[in-house]
Amino acid sequence: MNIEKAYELAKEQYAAIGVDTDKVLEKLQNAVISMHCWQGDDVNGFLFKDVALSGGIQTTGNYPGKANTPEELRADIEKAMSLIPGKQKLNLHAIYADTDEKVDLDKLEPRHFERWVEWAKKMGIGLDFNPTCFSHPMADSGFTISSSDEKVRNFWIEHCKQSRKIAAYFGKELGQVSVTNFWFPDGYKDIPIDRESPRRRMMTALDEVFSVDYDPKYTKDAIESKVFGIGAESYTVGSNEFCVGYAVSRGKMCCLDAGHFHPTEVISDKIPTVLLYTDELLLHVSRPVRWDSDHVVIMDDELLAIADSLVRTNLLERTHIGLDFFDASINRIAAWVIGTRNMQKALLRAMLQPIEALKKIELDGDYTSRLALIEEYKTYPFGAVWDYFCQKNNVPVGTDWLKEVKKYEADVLSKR
Ligand code: RNT
Ligand code: ZN
Repeated sequence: MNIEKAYELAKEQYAAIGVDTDKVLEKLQNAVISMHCWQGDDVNGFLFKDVALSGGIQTTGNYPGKANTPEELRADIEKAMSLIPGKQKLNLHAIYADTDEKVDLDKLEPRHFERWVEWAKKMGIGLDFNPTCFSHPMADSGFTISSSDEKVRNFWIEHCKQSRKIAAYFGKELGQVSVTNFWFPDGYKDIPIDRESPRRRMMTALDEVFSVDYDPKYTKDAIESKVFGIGAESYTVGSNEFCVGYAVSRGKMCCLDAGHFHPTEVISDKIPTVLLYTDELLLHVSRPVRWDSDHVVIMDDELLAIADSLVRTNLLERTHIGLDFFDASINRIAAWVIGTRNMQKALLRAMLQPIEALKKIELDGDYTSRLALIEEYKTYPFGAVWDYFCQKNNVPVGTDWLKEVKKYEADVLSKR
């Protein structure tokens, strides 16, 4: 197939509706997607052996070949990144520390992540970070930073403080901001008497965590809300109102996870709304299937709507796009490639719309044309532009990447 030829034809068709595909590809080239390390080993990490995943999140499946060491995980991520066009960074969780020392979460230091930084330098990518406030005996009560037990609370406050220190170190070493995302599973299985005190404790604890100033060039903080988790069905401390209120009043970012709201609520509508009140935003692009199941991101209506929200009102520059899914039932590298490429495809599709013209039609009240045009544009040759983008980036076009994943599975994963 002649990719250039198909691109030239597509370019003409888009030019006829006022869209410059070359400019669009430049824009797409600069859209950074933060890939989450935890897809590679089912959210296990390397710090502790044989701990069960807790906090109400779950991986299901036992597809062979998961990464067991930092070296294996890095090799897998390199493989995945070699099959994805555009720019990526890597999103690390604290439990992925790469160290020979025996160290607990509250004592983690930048030095425990030196090998990650060296690798990121070699790869020319940035790193994001997350304290891991789950899968740990200190989280067994179902509460972490909002616990009524001072010892427990302080342990998590320390862990969160150390996490910001590590992120600031990433930012400084790698010359690009490292976003630190705070998610706490805290909540009650059954109906609480007091809905205020845990939230007040979380608020005070976070204020303590953020009492240390870091240069926003190096690290910025986000807090992630959730509606419920398994084991915390009746009450979640870090609800949406809690997190939006906290972020707005403290100059922090919200993290909107696509799986953390009621089933008919969508983050595509929340993105432009939250950004009216905060400078920047973090996304956890995920796919909830009936619950916060964290399925691999596909090109479904909500993903397209998320991309539309980011592109149509110029919110890309103020948004950090992170992915958050973990599927252990399929090849884990394929999962990364599918999800990340889909996020990029959705952005590309959004960018290929004549946005200014459509906005004018809307303001003129011509809703007939708005609907008619948007529906027609859906069959415009966006695939030709995507293929050309992949080729330009020297990554496999179309389904070719799958062969490489299969080969890697036979050569490397099957031998683990
Ligand atoms: C859990 C949150 C959180 C985690 C990761 C591993 O529901 O979405 O972001 O998935 O931190
Ligand atoms: Zn998330």
